[in-house]
Amino acid sequence: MLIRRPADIAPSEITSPALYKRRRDFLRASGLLAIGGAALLSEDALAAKLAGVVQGAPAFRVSDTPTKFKDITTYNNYYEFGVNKDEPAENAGALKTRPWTVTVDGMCAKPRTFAIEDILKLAPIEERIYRMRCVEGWSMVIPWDGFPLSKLLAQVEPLGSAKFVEFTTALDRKAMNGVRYEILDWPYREGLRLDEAMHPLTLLTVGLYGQDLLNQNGAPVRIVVPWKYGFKSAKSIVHIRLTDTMPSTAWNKAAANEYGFYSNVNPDVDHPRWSQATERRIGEFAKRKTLLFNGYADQVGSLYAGMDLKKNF
Ligand SMILES: Nc1nc2c(c(=O)[nH]1)N[C@H]1C(S)=C(S)[C@@H](COP(=O)(O)O)O[C@H]1N2
Ligand SMILES: [Mo]
Repeated sequence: MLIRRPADIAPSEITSPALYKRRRDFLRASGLLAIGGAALLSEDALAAKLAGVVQGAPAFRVSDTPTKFKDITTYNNYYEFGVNKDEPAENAGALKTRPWTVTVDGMCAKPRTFAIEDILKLAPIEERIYRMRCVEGWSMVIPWDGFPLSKLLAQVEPLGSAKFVEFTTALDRKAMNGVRYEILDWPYREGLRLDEAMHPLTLLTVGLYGQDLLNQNGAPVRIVVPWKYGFKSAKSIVHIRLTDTMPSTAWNKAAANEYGFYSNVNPDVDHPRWSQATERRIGEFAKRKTLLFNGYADQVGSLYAGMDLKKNF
């Protein structure tokens, strides 16, 4: 199999200002740009609009039919707002997402606190379709709006000694009705190895279906790591820290034998309580075979060359 290394992906494939401009023009013309009201459009209207939206880098596209907007925004995991899939859509509206800042610090030359407005200005938002899967054995195809997290990290100039990135997400005890229960060690934390975080597939994500993220999907800014199980993709991020030590993560603390640091999608590595060989795509009935690295093996396989993926699950 041809392993496509990050270095082989031309920068022009990652961010094309022309594509960006066309897409923004399209969105503006269709009245889709950053208006919450678009959530009220019918699925058909959303699909029609999406069909006209320029998609991003060919290397990252999947041709699969996107999951319905309604499913993406009502079938969620966001435990701060309840443990049931329908609770985040009901409860997450209580979180105020403006003003919002993200502090990026730790082992870097230029630590800085970014206002969300400055993050939005950092890079053109591209339209790409990613598959996103969750450890529960289900998956969705989500047209995320995002750009490589590496663009934000480059701003703070990581030191050569930095090896990992830790993400800490919002903890608002008033707005988040779920944090009364110590199900997880709040605030929710996640982590990536620095090379994973710098990979162009790791997206800082601000929207989906051509509009701003709804709170249940992690507004105003979350990451998307499409080759890993869903819980690695931390929502509503407030702090990103560069470190030389593997960060401890909320799910790993809760059950270390079930949720490893890597959590790469891998049909050959079972969760201790269930097989991970198949998944049900939301909106479909028959199960699908789960693909190694969620189908992105050509792009990310080289990150794990020589590693025992059964040990490093
Ligand atoms: N802060 C926070 N981020 C989180 C979670 C959470 O409970 N809290 N759940 C994770 C899990 S388990 C999944 S499957 C994905 C779900 O993202 P989605 O609802 O946008 O599909 O978010 C991840 N990010
Ligand atoms: Mo998940």
